[in-house]
Amino acid sequence: MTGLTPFRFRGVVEGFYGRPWTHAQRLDAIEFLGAHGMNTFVYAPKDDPFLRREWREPYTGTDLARIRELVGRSDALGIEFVYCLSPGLSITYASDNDVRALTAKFRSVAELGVRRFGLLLDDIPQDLQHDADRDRFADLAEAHVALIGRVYDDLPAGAALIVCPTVYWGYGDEAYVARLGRGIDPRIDLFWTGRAICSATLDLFDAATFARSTARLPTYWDNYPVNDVAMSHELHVGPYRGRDRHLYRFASGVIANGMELFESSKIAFATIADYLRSPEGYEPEASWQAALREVAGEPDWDAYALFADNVRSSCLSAEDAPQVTRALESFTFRFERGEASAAARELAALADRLLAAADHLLRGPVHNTALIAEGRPWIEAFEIGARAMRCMADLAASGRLAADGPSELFPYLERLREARVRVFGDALTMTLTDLTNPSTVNEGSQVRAGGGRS
Ligand code: 14T
Repeated sequence: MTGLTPFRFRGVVEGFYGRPWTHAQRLDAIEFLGAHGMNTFVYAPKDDPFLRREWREPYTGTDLARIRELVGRSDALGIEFVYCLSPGLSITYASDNDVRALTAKFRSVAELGVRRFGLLLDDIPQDLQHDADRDRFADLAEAHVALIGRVYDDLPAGAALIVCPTVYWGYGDEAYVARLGRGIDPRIDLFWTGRAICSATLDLFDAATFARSTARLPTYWDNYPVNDVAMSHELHVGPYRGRDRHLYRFASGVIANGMELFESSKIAFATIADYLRSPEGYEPEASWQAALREVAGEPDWDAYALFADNVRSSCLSAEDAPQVTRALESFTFRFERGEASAAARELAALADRLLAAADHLLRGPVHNTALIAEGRPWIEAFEIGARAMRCMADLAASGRLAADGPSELFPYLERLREARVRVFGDALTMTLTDLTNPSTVNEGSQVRAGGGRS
């Protein structure tokens, strides 16, 4: 494997729901891919009207010039630019007009130099919607095989096509995907997100199942670090993990879906690039440290890392805030054993380090202002939590935790709840809940910490 790049596709997809990246951010993304040994940028912002809601609209003026510039920059850096359309919300598969509108739109983009295209059929009705479709096709799979064939035939010679099927996650041998696999040209690639929409692990067994049933290796559309839809309270700045080190033997590639928070996405992207470059030697934590240094910048990275360690929660990580969870467990344990002042000292020391980091990130001059601006809601909640911990320590040190705890700590708990962002996971809020509940505090011995998801 040495010297050989294990995955054919290594890249990023702008494929989330929410405000699309700006043109400048896309250019930056393409640079970033080049600098990190990746080779594919998939252009598929869900809420760009030209790609989905108004997929028939032709490009003109600035919009046209921007696509041209993205393609030009990609070419210059050896990045494959994949242009996607998602016609599934409003297309009539049996309509010649619709199919022609779709192929015409793809060809208009081919004129700008694009050679790779994506037909995204995710998140659309699973049943045929129009009489004309029900008359012509037995089911969605049959309609999709016909549509994909027409699109592929109509692309310029040598152009490549990748398709996201409507059933894009699961076991890999669902009837619909198997029918697509058997029905479409073997040169067409298929996206797959693995066992779930956001898969905790990607393993060889599922990849092999998909490959056997569809007659081609899956190209993973990996839904990390994306945090759209129901995940927007989580900031996904933790390292890539849970992907089998031999996945490259059974997959064409991995394309990582980004967050609307572009600058923050770079942290996960950098670790994904490391994995894709050398999946067998990839070490999440080491890669993460390097990514934090690069993205946050040398002067701020340790403060940002202290913060980031408390927002690890995602589909890839069951552990939210390892350091703080352990510290709260230790605090509770020692407090209950009657070592209140030692417990207080320990917690106060950690709280002060967190407070200094929060203060620097929120009020100090920082290197990557965009990164900090994107993370501000989470960093503010991080500061409130650190203050709560400092307050707990002070109450314990002065022997007032049981008596005054509830009234002094409650405002922190309320503010953390109101912030509506996930920081420290459950560990801190559960400890605070116990401490602010007089019936448990007065017992003196039922203060609990921790409460991760394990
Ligand atoms: F294309 C697919 F592979 C895919 O993942 N589609 C969307 C994607 O655009 C989105 O960013 C991602 C993460 O939320 O998941 C798919 O969208 C969803 C996710 C849901 F949880 C659509 C409906 C859901 F309920």
